[in-house]
Amino acid sequence: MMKTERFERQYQSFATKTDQMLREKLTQPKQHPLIQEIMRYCVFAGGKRLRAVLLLAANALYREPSETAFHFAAAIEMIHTYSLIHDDLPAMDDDDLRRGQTTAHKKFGEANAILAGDALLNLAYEVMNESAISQTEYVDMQNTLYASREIAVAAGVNGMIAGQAEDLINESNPQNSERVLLYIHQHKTGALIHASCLAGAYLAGASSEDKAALSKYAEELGLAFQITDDILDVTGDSKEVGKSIGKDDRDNKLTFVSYYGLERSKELAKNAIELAVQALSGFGDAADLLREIALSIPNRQK
Ligand code: GRG
Repeated sequence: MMKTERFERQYQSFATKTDQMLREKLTQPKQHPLIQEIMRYCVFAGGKRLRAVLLLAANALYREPSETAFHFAAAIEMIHTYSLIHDDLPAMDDDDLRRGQTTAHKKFGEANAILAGDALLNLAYEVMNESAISQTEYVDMQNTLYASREIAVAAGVNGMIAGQAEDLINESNPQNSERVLLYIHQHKTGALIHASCLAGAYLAGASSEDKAALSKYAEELGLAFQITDDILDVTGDSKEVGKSIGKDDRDNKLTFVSYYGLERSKELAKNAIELAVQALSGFGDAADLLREIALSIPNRQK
């Protein structure tokens, strides 16, 4: 089998299994029917499941991903989807289109969209805690808690929320600098991508050395991913990308493209991908999926 074919199969298999777990967690009969409908509407709208697959691929460096890893994969996608619902609100990025469909607040009203986002965030921690409780070995429970803490920090006031706040503060600010650009990216997008890889490693009981290598991989991957996202906002097709295009420019957003221009941004993304791949050199063939994920980033269409 060709390497790319094997990669696509493996990626798809992890994404499908994550979807199965998400379906199970989002069909609980006691959940409020309207909020459940909105959560399902947003979660099953066709996301790439990148964060889930990264978590599972990092976990798979050591073993077949465990049931706990699939719980965590579903949880991280819930947190990611919550962040998109809230990001699209009128008070934040004010968007009508997400994952190729009408945004939650446009379809269900603002208050319900906020509640569905809050519900997804809380459900994520419920799912992670449940899987920690079900561990029989003390060391596994401890690793599960480390993994969940990693995600909490990345999603919280030191991570994604800090990035989002800084992004909003610096909108239309002519004094923008490279330092601000990197801060926003590393917190808003980078932190959760980083936590996905680290949580997968924690769940497998990875060594500090391995975690440091994965941390470097995730930083460079997150950077390449964000630069490509900014490029797609200029060169992408709205139908394919599934969200509004050209919005960063209209909103005077500080992006890699607005700061460095298109060509330099492409070079920076390429460089980050090389560094991400280099960071995996100690893992051998086991890291093929992580490697191929990095290499596939410039081909992203959505
Ligand atoms: C509201 C606390 C809070 C945070 C929002 C993630 C975020 C912070 C805002 C989204 C804005 C944005 C478009 C960031 C660029 C990178 C990014 C996160 C893109 C969306 O992720 P994908 O491409 O989406 O992985 P899918 O739909 O495939 O899951």
